[in-house]
Amino acid sequence: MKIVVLTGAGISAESGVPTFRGSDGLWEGHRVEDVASPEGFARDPQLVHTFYNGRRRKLLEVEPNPAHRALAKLARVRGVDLTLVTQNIDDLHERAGSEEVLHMHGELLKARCNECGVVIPCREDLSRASICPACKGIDCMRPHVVWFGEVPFGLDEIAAAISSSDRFVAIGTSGRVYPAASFVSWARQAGVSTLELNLEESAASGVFHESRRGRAGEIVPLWVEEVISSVNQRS
Ligand code: BV8
Repeated sequence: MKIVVLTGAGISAESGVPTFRGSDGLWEGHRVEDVASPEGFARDPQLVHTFYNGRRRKLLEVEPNPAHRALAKLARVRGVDLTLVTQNIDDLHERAGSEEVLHMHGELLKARCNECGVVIPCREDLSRASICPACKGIDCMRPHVVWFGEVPFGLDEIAAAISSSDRFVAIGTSGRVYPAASFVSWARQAGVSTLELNLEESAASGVFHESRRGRAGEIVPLWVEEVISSVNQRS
């Protein structure tokens, strides 16, 4: 059974990682365009570095939750071919044991040089004083994340995986950011069955064949056990 799973901030919420859209639409007190766009970075690079440095430090203090662990278990089930795509820039899927994670919006624990393009691991604060270890450039390092207006990673691979899958499942995403929010439509056009697991109704709930409500830490393990039972019955 080929399954494509797309996760969003909601799967990491119970780990203590804040989601993006609180009621005020601000992102930890900042306007999205000021901290998650190339224009915002050009305008005030230190504000953006401070924003990501704070999220990076917080990430190093939290742990994966049962939802991350359930998806890692699912990938190891005989008869299941899982493609795990995440909008999240945290490493909680990896720390839960997922080996192949497609970070379509990049990774908080990586940095990229604007001069030479090198991508390096990054667990420390970045600033304008950061020096590129490859080209020795200064004031050229940025978080290796996809900002608004930038092209997400892996879109061709994601489209191919969805069109050849049996199931598309979205977990913990509000369905408000594109092109990720279009994936369910791509799946439906390809005749793929679609399921949403989310705490509340999302902007895309109406597009899914089935939509279940609940906290990811509870409903994702239950769904994974369902898949395991159905795969075992077939074998
Ligand atoms: C692009 C990385 C061109 C950085 C992120 C007008 C109309 C339509 C589209 C656009 C438009 N104007 C501009 C656009 C395009 C734009 C866009 O979609 N804008 C939106 C705001 C309208 N998109 C882009 O710019 C993208 N690039 O389009 O390039 C292109 C494209 C293709 C081909 C060629 C060219 C780039 C977007 C990427 C931006 N970077 N993140 C960082 O993280 O700092 S976006 C970021 O926000 C996330 O990655 C994620 O994608 C998004 C947040 O969404 P969610 O993950 O869903 O989180 P959210 O908080 O919203 O929702 C959480 C959900 O979980 C909720 O539903 C909640 O109920 C649920 N939940 C909460 N707790 C739990 C739970 N569920 C279960 N259990 C719980 N415990």
